[in-house]
Amino acid sequence: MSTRLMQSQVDAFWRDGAILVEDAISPEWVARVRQAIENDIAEPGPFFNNYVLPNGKRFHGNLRLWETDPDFRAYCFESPLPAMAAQIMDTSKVTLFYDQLFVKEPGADHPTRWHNDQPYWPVRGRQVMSFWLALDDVTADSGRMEFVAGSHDWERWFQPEPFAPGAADYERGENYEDIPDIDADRSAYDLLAWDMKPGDVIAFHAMAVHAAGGNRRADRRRRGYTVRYCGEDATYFGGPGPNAGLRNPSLKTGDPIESAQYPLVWQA
Ligand SMILES: O=C(O)CCC(=O)C(=O)O
Repeated sequence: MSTRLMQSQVDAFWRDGAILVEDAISPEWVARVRQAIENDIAEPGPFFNNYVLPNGKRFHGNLRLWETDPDFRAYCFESPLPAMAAQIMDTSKVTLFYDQLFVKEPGADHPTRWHNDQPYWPVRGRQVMSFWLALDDVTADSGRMEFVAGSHDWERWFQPEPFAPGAADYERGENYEDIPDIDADRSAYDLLAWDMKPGDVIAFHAMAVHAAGGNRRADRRRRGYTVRYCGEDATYFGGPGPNAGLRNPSLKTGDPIESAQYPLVWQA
């Protein structure tokens, strides 16, 4: 399976802020990640969030899984993703920022709100991106991801808000603004969304504004697993705003982010 993208795909990433890469991940990796997800559900790692929704359905969220699970670690380090990240970001070094799991069980109909990621993160720079892996068939009624094309170039830092009912608030970031109500005015935006099958990934920029639907299907889970990578221009940001659980106490503002918590995973 080729890990090289076509130049037209790389160009589309930088034009739109997000691209679908079909069949990016082999069935063997998909099976391994699926098993790792079941292991995490049975015995969650330390950053686990069990969002029980008002309708009683489960949205299992977790992050920094690679640090305690060898299969997630292998996927973050050894799958085709680090080389793909290097190609997209045109960087000689790729560091792993963190990984994150989003399992919307059948009927977990809570949407993931519109947001861009980088305001949640203690990292600054242009070479910051994610790969969202589908572990199930994903359709509009099962929690498909959606993007505002071109929003990664807006240079607008939207205030982080909690993703689930009852989750803790975020401190206000300097120069962060409230996100517009995109759903109230959908025709004003160029919106991108793709149905996906297991093994497809969406590659997207950390400033791209995105959301995901709830899983309204009774017959299908919606397991998504995201890995976030940085290129050589990324530096640490210790100021207010980002998620406290992603901070790295060993770094200070302006430091290159390569460190034990954000390890090097690829270099030219
Ligand atoms: O899977 C979801 O519901 C949201 C995923 C997301 O926002 C992300 O990976 O950045």
